[in-house]
Amino acid sequence: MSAYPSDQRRSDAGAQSPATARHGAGSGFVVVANRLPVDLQQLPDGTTRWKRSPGGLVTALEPVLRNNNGAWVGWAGVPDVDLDPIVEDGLELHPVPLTATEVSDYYEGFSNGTLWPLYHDVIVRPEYRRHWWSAYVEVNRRFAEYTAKVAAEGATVWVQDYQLQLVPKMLRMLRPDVTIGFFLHIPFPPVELFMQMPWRTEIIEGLLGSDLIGFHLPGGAQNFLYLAKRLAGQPTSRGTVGVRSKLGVVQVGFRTVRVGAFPISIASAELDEQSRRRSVRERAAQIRAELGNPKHILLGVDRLDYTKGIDIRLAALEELLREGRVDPADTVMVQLATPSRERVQSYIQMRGDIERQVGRINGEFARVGYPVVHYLHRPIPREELLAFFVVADAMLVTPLRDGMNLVAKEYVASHSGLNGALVLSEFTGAAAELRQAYLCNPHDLDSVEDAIMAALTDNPETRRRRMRALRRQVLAHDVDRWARAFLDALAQGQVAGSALLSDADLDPGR
Ligand code: GDG
Repeated sequence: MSAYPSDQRRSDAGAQSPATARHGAGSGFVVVANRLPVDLQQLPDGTTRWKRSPGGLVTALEPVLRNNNGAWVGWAGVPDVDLDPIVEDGLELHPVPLTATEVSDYYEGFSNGTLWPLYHDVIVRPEYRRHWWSAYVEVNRRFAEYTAKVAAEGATVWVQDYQLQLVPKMLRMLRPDVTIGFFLHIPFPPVELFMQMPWRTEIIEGLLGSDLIGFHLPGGAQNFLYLAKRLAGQPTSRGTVGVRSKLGVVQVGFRTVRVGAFPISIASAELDEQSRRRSVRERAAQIRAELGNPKHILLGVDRLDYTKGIDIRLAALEELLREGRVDPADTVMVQLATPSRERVQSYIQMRGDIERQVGRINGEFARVGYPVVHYLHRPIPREELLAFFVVADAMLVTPLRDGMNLVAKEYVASHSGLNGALVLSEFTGAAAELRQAYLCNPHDLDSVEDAIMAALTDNPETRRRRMRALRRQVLAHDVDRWARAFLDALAQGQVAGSALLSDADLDPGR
């Protein structure tokens, strides 16, 4: 983690022209994401500093960024400040300014009050508000304009995620010379749900500005292909564009847009190595002792989000305790819940519900000094998180819907001793790869309870065999491989190998 002094902050409040951000001939490779890989932090004394927020994406893309005079375009996380580009370790970071109203309408509103619930099977009802949409269009245009100024002639641009689905088309209009990839980190919904969206055609057309569109799973790609054919070919006020889609390819007039599945992963080898470190092992042993040396430690690690099914695993635990299948004297659950989207109403409501559940379980089953559920609502340092992974006898990953779920893979990567068990919802992208997990249906409480019981009580050899198989998958398919697969497909103008959708994937009868 590195911090940058506040003197790198632009002090005047004048409008930042994207033109001033252009360095020399521009960058050959540009990542565009809602957030930069650094956050601007405002300190209590009024000064600011940059703090790295290292994620899998930046780690995976760092070599590509460096080798190609790379740049990253994104928001710095604080509204109403205009910042100059900064250079961090040779990587250019271009902050896109957002006003407080835009954060509320584009980010909390359209991105997280409309798109997020719609794309996660409407677990919460999406709200369709015109002024949220207007802000989304406006902010997407700004991202496209900044990117257009930053990218070198013929550059490759990789746009990330649901907040920026209009950028590919907008950027193509500004810069027809660049190659554009887009990757969606969350599920892409089935047609019946997507058709609710008042601006459905605009979103499909926005994405079709790309040369390659990547999803985690073939199912998402299939949904997109179907919708592209159905929506983008329709007559619009600007005339009709001929759209045909088959076998991972959409033909838009004379342009070819490729569509494929690229399941994301983690820096598996790095995590494997870190989790073997003595400091992590010692901290893990210390955590077990602090928890009262229980026989079973169950762990949940999530952003506090209604898609993650935290309430479901708590309900399963509560019932197991009530039925006497789990003994509160020898079992502890730790739920690490990172604060997330705290101003969005549905998140406020869900937090209250979960905290009441935790209180009820402890009220009924805890002894003084020995809670059954330990609930932490704050971000946990990476090294500490790793110690929790290592100490957990079973990891509970029970989302109602999740694009991939990296936590499941991180848990597997940190169990070189083969001594853990992964309970995994069938509704995560990860379940497509991690078939040897204790899979469950989060809509069926019996299924979740049975998976938890099997994970805790299966004989050690079965648990080891399952963990060995999971580790083989996770260690062989890391985030580098994901990034390479996507960028190779983008460069070659084709979707290769495992990313290709088969006829079966596209058969609507399946
Ligand atoms: C989206 C999609 C897809 C969590 N709490 C702490 C912490 N974390 C880290 C985890 C993991 C990451 O955050 C969360 O990633 P997930 O994949 O589990 O979930 P989303 O945030 O919803 O991510 C998801 C992903 O994009 C990538 O495409 O898999 O489906 O929803 O790395 O370890 N890290 C630290 N402290 C915490 O308290 N340090």
